[in-house]
Order: sequence, then structure tokens, then C-alpha cells
Amino acid sequence: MKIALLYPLWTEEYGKISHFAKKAGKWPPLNLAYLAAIAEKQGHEVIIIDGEAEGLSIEEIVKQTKEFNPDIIGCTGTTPFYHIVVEMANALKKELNVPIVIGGPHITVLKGEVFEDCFDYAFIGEGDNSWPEFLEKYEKKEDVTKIRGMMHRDNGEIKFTGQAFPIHDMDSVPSPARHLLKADKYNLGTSKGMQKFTTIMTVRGCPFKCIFCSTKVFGNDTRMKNPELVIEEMKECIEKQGVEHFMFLDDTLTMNREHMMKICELMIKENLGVTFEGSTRANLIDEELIKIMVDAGLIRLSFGLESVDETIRTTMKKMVPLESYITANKLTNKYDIETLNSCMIGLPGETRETVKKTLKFLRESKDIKQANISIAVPYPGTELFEMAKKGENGLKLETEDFSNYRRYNAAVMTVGDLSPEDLVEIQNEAFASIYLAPWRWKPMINKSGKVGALLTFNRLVKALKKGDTEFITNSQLGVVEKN
Ligand code: B12
Ligand code: SF4
Repeated sequence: MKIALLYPLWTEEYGKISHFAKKAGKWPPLNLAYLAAIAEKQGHEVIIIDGEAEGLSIEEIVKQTKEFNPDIIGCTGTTPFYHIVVEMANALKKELNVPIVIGGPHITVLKGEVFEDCFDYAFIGEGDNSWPEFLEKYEKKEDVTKIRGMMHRDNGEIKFTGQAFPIHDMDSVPSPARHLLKADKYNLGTSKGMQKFTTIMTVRGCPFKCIFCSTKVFGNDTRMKNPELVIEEMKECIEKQGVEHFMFLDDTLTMNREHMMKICELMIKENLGVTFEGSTRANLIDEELIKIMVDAGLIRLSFGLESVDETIRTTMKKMVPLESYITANKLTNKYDIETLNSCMIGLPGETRETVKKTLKFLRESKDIKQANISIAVPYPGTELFEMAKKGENGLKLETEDFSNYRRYNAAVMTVGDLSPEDLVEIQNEAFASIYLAPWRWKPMINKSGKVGALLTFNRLVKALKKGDTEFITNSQLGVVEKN
């Protein structure tokens, strides 16, 4: 059969700040590449159209899909951009009479609520077992309605066979079919300049339970890919796609210390000569581990710091002591690793005072060289969503229009006295406040480019024009005048 896997352009939705989003957006759609590999293994002919990477409109995606003339169309979607996938599927339905199937985090959580008519089948949870079974049965014209992990309609009634069982043997999942992607489209700014990069996943699942996190596809059970196979996958990316930098997508990169150690040892032994980065918890690193990771090519590490307020920290259940961030950043600085500390405003208990506390901490902690501020979003299926819906902890859910469920320039909850508009304004000022520190400019320009730097400057000008710089101190403004 011929299978078209489609990923629409989504960063345009960010309007003026779409440049930032685009920088983050040109990432390979790894899920589609996994599904493509499974389908190719069964002998099907597959294409992936990455509308985001190639800047394609929905009309253009429809045109290219028609030219390919597929037997099945597959798409994926996260919460805030699901409406674009629906728009694309509706446009395809008008032109092509083939089943359109959907999977991914949004439908996995909301199931029947978002199983729009434009979709014929939906995959709930991990697709690695249900997708090949579906393809095989569909091709043989056998019954596909009993396959575990799927939804379909029976005389207009939605039927669901239960969430797919998680894959236990990660080694049985074929490596993503990256050869179907245009490798030169995927570049990422790092301290080494723009690098050809790809994403890679060596562990699925996360045992932690942060209230804002939407890890509903992979769940709490962690499963690891054999390090030898990880290295094989990396080698293929280097040899066939010229990949220079790897972004590890594991939820917590150093969750299993021995596993990471082994991967790094093999990277060194095989002399891969690439760089890599990932995200982890500040209390899950130590010097021995960091040293070997650096020897293997680690150049950037991200931590989720979120807030410094202890009450907020307890409520969000992150369970990483605040002191760990100082120790961890000191350590990563020692090894010259660019370190990003992600903070969040608008968690339960947030007030203007708690935001100021977080910003003060970031201003005064010289060890924290790079930070980022997003707005807490209550993704459906999270504990935060339930709290906001029930009006607990001073939260009020203002909308269930999921297209606003982004982390930048949009907020959907009132948090105590802070309205969604207040949170967007505070995010602007907080960004400006963080990036007024000159030692943060270089890493920021590396990551976002000169246009990104101008946009951050623009945030500051906007804040100053308003004549309200509550979150920017006078001494910081002095820095602006001098520069
Ligand atoms: C890399 C990543 C990104 C990259 C995107 C890269 C890309 N092109 O795909 C970037 C940085 C751009 C990004 C942005 C955002 N992300 Co993000 N991201 C991730 C991350 C870390 C890995 C995604 C991934 O590749 N996973 C591996 C694949 C294999 O998993 P998967 O997509 O779930 O696919 C499996 C199944 O869902 C299923 N499946 C999926 N699609 C389909 C389709 C078919 C036809 C079938 C059969 C099966 C199937 O089969 C797959 C294999 O089992 C996840 C966390 C995670 N652990 O997954 C968050 C995650 C997906 N992101 C999330 C969010 C919230 C966002 C943003 C909204 C953040 C923001 N800026 O506001 C944006 C949205 C971007 C978008 N277009 O949707 C949430 C999604 C929550 C939700 N309810 O939708 C996640 C789950 C993080 C979290 N724990 O909260 N993200
Ligand atoms: S935020 Fe990170 S550590 Fe917390 S549950 Fe999600 S993936 Fe796990």
C-alpha cells in the first residue's frame, strides 16, 4: 500500500513571535518517522510531508498528497495545534476518498471528544503495536475494529478498544525512517553555531508526577533501548544524514544513570564526533556522570526549575530541591555546558510577589546563565487541568478553546489575582528582565539568532512604553541605558 504521513505548518499561529517558534519548530517529526519505519518494514511505500519544515500551506500539502495518491493518510497532533490537523484532514477529505487516521498526545487524552468526522480511525497511546496490526489487516481487508488501542465509528457510534498496551521491548521498535525526511531542513542553533541535528529517544516513560505534565502516551513505566542499538541508530544518522548534533528526547535524560553512562562510553569508544543535548532533573546529575557526558559530546542541558516559591514547588509536585539548581548549574558551568533553566509563571499559588521572587533569584544567581519563562498551561488530562476546572487553589479555567493552550503569548487560567492578560504581560516583562543581564546575551543569540535577540529587545521596549516595569529593576534599566 501507499501511505502518506502528514505534519502541517503550525508556527504561523504564534504571530509576531513565530520566529522563535520556527526556530524550535524545525524539528523532525519523530513520531511519523517511527510509524513510517514500521510501515516500510511491512513492505509499504511511505512518504512524510513535513509542512512545518518545508513551509507548506494546507493547500500545498493536499496537492502533494493527491499526487502521491495514497491508500491511507496518517496524521498526529498535540493539544494547541490539533485544530490545524483537523483543518488539514477536512481539506484532504474533500479531495481524496481514503481513510485518514490520527494519533498522538491530544486524542490519546480526549479520545471520543476530539474524534472528528474527518478521521476514520484513531490510535490511542503508543502506536507501535496497533499501527502494524492495522496496516496488515486493512490491506487484507480483514476486520480492524477489534485491534487494541483504536477508535472507529459503527453506525455513527464511537467504539474504543482500550488504550494500547505499552511496548515493553524498546529494541523491537525499528529506528525512525529518517531517510524520508529532508535532513538539511533540520538545523538547530547551539554554541557551535547552526548544526544539522536530529532527535533521538532512548527511554520511554517518566516515573514522576508533575501536575502540569502531559505524559499520557508513554505513562509512568520507563523502558530503555539497548545502548548498543542507540549507537547504531546514531551512526546511521551521522553516516546517512550528516547529523552533527543530537537532541535526546528522553523525558529525564539521566533518569537511569547506568544507561546514560553506557551510551556515553560507547559514543566515546566509537568516536562519534558529534555533540548532544537533553533535559533532566537538577538532582539527577553528578560530576562523574557529567564528565563522561561532556567527553561524549554533551554541550547543552536543560532543567525545569519552574518557580522558586516553596509553596508553589510543593503544589506542583516536581520534588527537586531548589538548592539542586545552584549546585547543578555550578557543575555544568565548570564543564562549560550551556545550561537552560526553564521557569513557569501561573502555577497554583502564583502572585506578583512570587514571580518577583523567581526573577530576583534568576537575577542574583550568576551561576544560572540562561533561563526561559513560559506560562503554565493546564493541558487536558493533567492534574493542573482538573484543579483549574474545579476552581481549586485559586485557579479558574477561562477557556476550553485548546488553540490557546500554548506556553507563549497566551494564557488560559486566572491564577489568584492574575488574569490571563496579566500573565501574558508579566511573561513579556519577565523575559526582558532575564535577558537584560549581559551575560545571557551570547547564549540567547546562539539559540535564537540576531532576529531572536531583536524580538527580546522588542519585548522590553513594549514593557517600557507601557510605563510599567514592575518586574524590571532600576539597576537593570541602567544596563539598558549603558548598552
Ligand atoms: C520533541 C517535542 C517537541 C518538539 C516537536 C518536534 C516535532 N516535530 O514533533 C517541539 C520542541 C517543537 C515541541 C513543541 C511543542 N510541544 Co512538545 N514535545 C516533544 C517531546 C519531548 C517528544 C515528542 C516525540 O517525538 N515523542 C516521541 C514520539 C514517538 O511519541 P508520540 O509523538 O507520542 O507518538 C507515539 C504515539 O503518540 C503514537 N502516535 C502519534 N501520532 C500518531 C499518528 C498515527 C497515525 C499513529 C498510528 C500513531 C501515532 O505512536 C507514536 C509511537 O508510539 C514530547 C514529550 C514526549 N515524551 O513525547 C513533548 C510533548 C509532545 N509536547 C508537548 C507540548 C505541550 C508542546 C507544545 C504545545 C509546547 C508549546 N510551545 O506550547 C508545542 C506544540 C508543537 C506542535 N506542533 O504540536 C506535550 C503535548 C501535550 C498534549 N496534550 O498535546 C508533550 C507530550 C510534553 C509533555 N509531557 O507535556 N515539542
Ligand atoms: S515534567 Fe518531566 S519529570 Fe515531570 S512528569 Fe513530566 S516528564 Fe516527568
